[in-house]
Amino acid sequence: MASASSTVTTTSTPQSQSQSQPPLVPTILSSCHSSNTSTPTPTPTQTASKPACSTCPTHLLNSLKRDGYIHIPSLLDPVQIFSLRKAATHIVTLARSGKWPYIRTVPKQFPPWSSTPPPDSDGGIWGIQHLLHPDMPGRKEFAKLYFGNAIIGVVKELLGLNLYDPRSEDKIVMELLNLLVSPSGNRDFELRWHRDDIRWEVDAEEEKRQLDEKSPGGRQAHAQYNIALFDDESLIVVPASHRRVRTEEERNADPYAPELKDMKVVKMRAGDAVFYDSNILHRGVYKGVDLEKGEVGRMTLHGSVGLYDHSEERAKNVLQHGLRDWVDREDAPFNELQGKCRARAEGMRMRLVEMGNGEDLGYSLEG
Ligand SMILES: O=C(O)CCC(=O)C(=O)O
Repeated sequence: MASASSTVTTTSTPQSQSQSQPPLVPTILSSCHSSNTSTPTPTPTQTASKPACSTCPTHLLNSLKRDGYIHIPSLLDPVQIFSLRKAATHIVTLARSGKWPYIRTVPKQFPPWSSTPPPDSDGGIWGIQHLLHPDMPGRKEFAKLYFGNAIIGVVKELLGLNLYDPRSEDKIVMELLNLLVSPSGNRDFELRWHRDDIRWEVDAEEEKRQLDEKSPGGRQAHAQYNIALFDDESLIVVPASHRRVRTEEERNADPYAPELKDMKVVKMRAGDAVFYDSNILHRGVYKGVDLEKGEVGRMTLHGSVGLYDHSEERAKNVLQHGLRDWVDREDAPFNELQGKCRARAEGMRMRLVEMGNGEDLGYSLEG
């Protein structure tokens, strides 16, 4: 697994870092990719020097608060990319041919989506839902990534948890892992500008209230990310728009405006990750592929991990994607994982089960 600590960069000028900054992802937790599960878990003193301040915001969290997104090159190593591509390619083939019902269909942007893929000539699908579903072929591969140290280490930093205390993991909860793919039939497709859980039509006062409420002090109760399995330039963001109301220009812009002031196309190479505040102004622009020519296009994992805080608002955002139907099924436990990785996965899953015990919570956005 690539060591994220040596490779993290931000796409804008990073803030100065103190020499005493703790390493990005301490190795005190067993990796889901380790085949030797009998290896004892080293204690913090064996593997990491004591941090200067274990509760201070890290440079990653500071960057996210400032810019609303962080680009992390090479979060995945080539071996992980290879196995994930294999699992992803298989499920994409199934989903395009109607053999996996949890899909995002062109041209619908928000859930709920039909379980039948539109014909390729109409663009087919742009996403595959529920990579952690018990019926998902390749679930083990996706789960190893989702619950592995590379992602969970970054998530803990961004959620402000103590990296050196394994018990801080009791505060994280499983959320979503999906795959975003290129539309087919050479049909391009675009998402409109949006924030994930603040409606576009709200006035400035309400927008400010919700922004403050949903990320107090610039910190959200979940961490959201994209991880590219192939080079990908589909995501476009307006940096630093996650904590302020829209400008007049943004508010009055065409929902599909190809240009917004200061917008940035996030250019990812295979294996890169981008973590972003889900209320940053963003959109997706997808180039259609020609399947008959063997074009692959985009395969980008799209996931989130939450802070277990019993928030009904967050439960709505997560469960609107249909997790409630399977997360507590008899075969849902992550028995294919081993040791501490399995314990972490099961703890995170069970916390979601508990969150999902509420009433029907409806959908955040429509269209
Ligand atoms: O395609 C992307 O990377 C962004 C997807 C997105 O904005 C969404 O699912 O709401």
